[in-house]
Amino acid sequence: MSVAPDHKGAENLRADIKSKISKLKKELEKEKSQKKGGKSKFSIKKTGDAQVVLLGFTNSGKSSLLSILSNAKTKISEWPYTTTIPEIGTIDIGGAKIQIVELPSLKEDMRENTEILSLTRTADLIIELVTSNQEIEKVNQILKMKNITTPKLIIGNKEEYIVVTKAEFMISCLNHTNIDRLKREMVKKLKLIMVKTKEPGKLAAERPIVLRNGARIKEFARQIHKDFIKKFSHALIWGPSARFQGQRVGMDHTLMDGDIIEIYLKK
Ligand SMILES: Nc1nc2c(ncn2[C@@H]2O[C@H](COP(=O)(O)OP(=O)(O)OP(=O)(O)O)[C@@H](O)[C@H]2O)c(=O)[nH]1
Ligand SMILES: [Mg+2]
Repeated sequence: MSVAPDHKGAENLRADIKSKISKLKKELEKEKSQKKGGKSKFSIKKTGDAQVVLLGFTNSGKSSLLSILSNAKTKISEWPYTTTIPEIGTIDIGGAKIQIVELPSLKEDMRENTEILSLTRTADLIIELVTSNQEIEKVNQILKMKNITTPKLIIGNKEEYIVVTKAEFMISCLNHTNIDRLKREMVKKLKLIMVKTKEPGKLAAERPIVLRNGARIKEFARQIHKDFIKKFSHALIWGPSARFQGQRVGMDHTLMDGDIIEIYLKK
């Protein structure tokens, strides 16, 4: 709604969006009011722009990382296998809403790992949180054995006293070292780009629209509303993808992170 044009010609579009919002709100309330039972605690519905899972062996610091990154209140303890069901948090990185799921720690007995690993197939990114090279080897072996090819980031934790040479980089949940770097790497690995819309003569909208690398105006328009594609006339672009500021472009123009877009609809 925040990006729909507010001139007379777009009245139907706005009414349509309004009724959709109210329908979605009702569905959300219904979902909330329904008792959870029945469904496995290991099947978690994706929300937001991307889903990231934290995977590793016990005590690598997954709950600690989840609590630093998100609003989730999880139990952190030196005792092994504290987390027994997936714990969910959400984080906003530069306007992208990312769902983070801590999976219960991997077990030595492979039979116990099937349920733990189920989300790793459909997630957009796996963060392997480890405290040794040996753990990296073991996790990778397990993922290979299960044919799981989801993109991953291999991160070493407890930087203040451990060095994991084969990790991409080290963090510390104790000292909060490299947490911002981790957030940046997540966005990069997830291939997310953030663009903003504006109306003629106004400043760009506060909230960005989140897209994947390589997205064109077409995908952008589709994300906002199906009518945008049907009624699309042209767009003006400011930012990294514009050859010059305010360039006039069509549906197939490829967008880049940081672009600002003004959409014009057919009369
Ligand atoms: N020194 C140090 N300790 C840490 C760090 N991160 C976590 N810990 C500690 O490591 C222990 C395990 O942390 P958790 O976050 O519970 O680990 P987990 O991976 O969730 O483990 P389980 O869910 O129990 O399998 C706790 O005592 C934490 O306080 C860190 O960066 N440095
Ligand atoms: Mg835990």
